[in-house]
Amino acid sequence: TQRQGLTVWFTGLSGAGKTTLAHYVFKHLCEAGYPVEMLDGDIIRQHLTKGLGFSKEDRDENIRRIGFVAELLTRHGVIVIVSAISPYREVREEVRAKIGRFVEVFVNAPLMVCEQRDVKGLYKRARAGEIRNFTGIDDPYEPPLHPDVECCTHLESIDESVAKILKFVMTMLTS
Ligand code: GGZ
Repeated sequence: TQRQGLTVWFTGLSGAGKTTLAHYVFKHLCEAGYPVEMLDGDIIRQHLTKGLGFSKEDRDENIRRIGFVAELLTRHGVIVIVSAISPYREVREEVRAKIGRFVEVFVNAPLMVCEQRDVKGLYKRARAGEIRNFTGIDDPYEPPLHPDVECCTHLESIDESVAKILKFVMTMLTS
């Protein structure tokens, strides 16, 4: 019988630390010998969902397409690591229901912290009105009500967050 796949879905604001944590989890699982794929919103938007913008309709379409690929891979035994803001609860729930074997990781840092980090200078541009519909500034983010794992990246170290995620993931993989 084939090993069971799993999707680990990171949701949270821009700059909350989704991609960073996703990379560490990816690396760990790779080194442990699991088949792993990474679907990062920022990169997916240059390929699979090129041309989509940031309206609610386009974001939901982006998430549905990522979810579609994640489901295919999960069904064939891959551990899929998804990192996307995925601001809308309803479509996250839809994707979770379709995939079934799904771990929702809420990367939770306050907007103020994300804005202070402002790694790419996007918050500054959003505040200046140069970018519209920026999540947290003039676009909504609906936090998960019951995430499987929550990482408060302003309070805990990367190692702590990664350990928490891996503990949950390993339990699902070995049970
Ligand atoms: C939010 C935006 C926006 C707007 C560009 N709102 O932190 P980043 O820069 O590197 O990653 C963000 C990425 C968001 O793409 P996602 O596919 O994750 O979004 S969603 O799940 O909502 O579909 C950010 C950048 O693109 N970016 N404009 N208006 N983030």
